[in-house]
Amino acid sequence: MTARNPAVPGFHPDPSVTRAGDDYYLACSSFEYLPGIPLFHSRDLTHWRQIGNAVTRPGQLDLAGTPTLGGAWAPTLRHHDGRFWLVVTDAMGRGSILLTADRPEGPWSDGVPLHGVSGIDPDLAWDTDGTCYVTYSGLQLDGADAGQHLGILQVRIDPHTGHALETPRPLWSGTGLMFPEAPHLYDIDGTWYLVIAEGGTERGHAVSVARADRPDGPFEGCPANPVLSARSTDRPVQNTGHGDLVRTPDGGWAMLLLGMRPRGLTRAFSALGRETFVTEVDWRDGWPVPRPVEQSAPDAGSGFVDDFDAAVLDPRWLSVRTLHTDWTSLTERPGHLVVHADGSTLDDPRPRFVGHRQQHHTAEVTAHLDTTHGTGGLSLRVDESHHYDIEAGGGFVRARARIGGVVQTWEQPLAPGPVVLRVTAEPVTGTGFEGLGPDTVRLSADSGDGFAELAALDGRYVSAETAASFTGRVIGMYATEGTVAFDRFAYHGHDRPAPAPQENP
Ligand code: 6LW
Repeated sequence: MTARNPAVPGFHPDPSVTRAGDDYYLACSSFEYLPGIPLFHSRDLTHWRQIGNAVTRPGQLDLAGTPTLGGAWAPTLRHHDGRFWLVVTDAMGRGSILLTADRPEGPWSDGVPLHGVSGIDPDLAWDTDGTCYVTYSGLQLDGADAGQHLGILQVRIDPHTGHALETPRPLWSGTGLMFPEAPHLYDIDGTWYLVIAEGGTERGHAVSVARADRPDGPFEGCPANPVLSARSTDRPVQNTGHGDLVRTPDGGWAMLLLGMRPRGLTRAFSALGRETFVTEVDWRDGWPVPRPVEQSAPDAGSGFVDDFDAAVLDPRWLSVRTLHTDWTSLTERPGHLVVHADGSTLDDPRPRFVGHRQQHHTAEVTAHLDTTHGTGGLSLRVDESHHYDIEAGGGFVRARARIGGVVQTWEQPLAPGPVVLRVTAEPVTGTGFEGLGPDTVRLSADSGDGFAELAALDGRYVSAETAASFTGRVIGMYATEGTVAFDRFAYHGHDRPAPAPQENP
């Protein structure tokens, strides 16, 4: 395998992988975004194409009032008995639920709640006699014990009803690092392996492993634990952990896991959030040893253009806590995405926003829109408290930055009608203190005379660490008043090194 890393760039954390014949499928967390739980297909573990989302209907997740960071956490995707199975925690919503589908692209079921599984990061495994085990992290999200961590737990369930068949039992919970989580349990040629994450999903993140003769233990930890971590190293890919193993048809092994690519002089800011990486796994003395995660040659340039000529939106498009199909139309004005506003702005929990993940360190997004009947624009969003926007309407073009409670706007007069808005992210060049942040975000508008820049902003305030978010940047179209028709959205990005600063002649 020649790893192409990131395997799935941009905000795609907590990957879980399964194989059906020669096909691999992957699912990731999606938090408060809908449609939820993106699903990918690959034949080689490194080139992944999105084939759908597991959550496409109201009621599968309870996101309407979910706090930022809540929602779909850490799915486990399995192919078993001719079907696809997905367990996930709807954090601060429905709790842990189990969905099934005949085909990986869906449709997926409404999901049965896993009664008796109080925690996060559920895994699903079957014994040879058909017994179904849910192994999970006992972090309590609500009730009197909220915040308490009960370690790794396991319970046998009836996967058809979701009912627990016994009282959960504590299992091996790592080497003592914080937040034992993301357990995955595998029967590998008669030995049961328990792979977990520990150390927290930040820079201390690590993968540890234990083995047992039975699925319920007792488990013996690997003497070399943690078997993978980038902590305290200068590796470009940090935070590596939350891994899921998969066997290749020729008997090799790989791990899909999350990682971050922090930037800036102190390597403190990750603009893109947690991404999905892949690494090969060797075996030593009966233990899996994942190789350190390498970043592959930088993506020289790729992109996505939508002219809104299709009958439905591509599965990659995301909205916040609501389904965009409820308030957008592709038929009202053919060849346009018409967004109906309801007065919400990007500061609100349910903005009328349809976005695309930023997947490269250098990125340019342009949107062609008509604001004759409303106000709308483009936003680079991490959450409702961290976003940079450029919008037109009401006789103005306006750039707006919101960082926590601080808001600043810049505006110029602009006649209503067609306009092109642009958001760019450019890595900071230079090795001195001017290079502390990861990038500069520029907001520009062109109403016919070329682009004019309204604001150039420090990208560190819209990075995962500043927002303390589990997500990443999503750049998208929005409307705040009336209706706004988008004719075209173009994303282009690359990861080539930034050119050295020019010397003054
Ligand atoms: C995920 C858990 C985690 O469920 O973050 O910090 C949660 N660790 O493994 C959301 O990604």
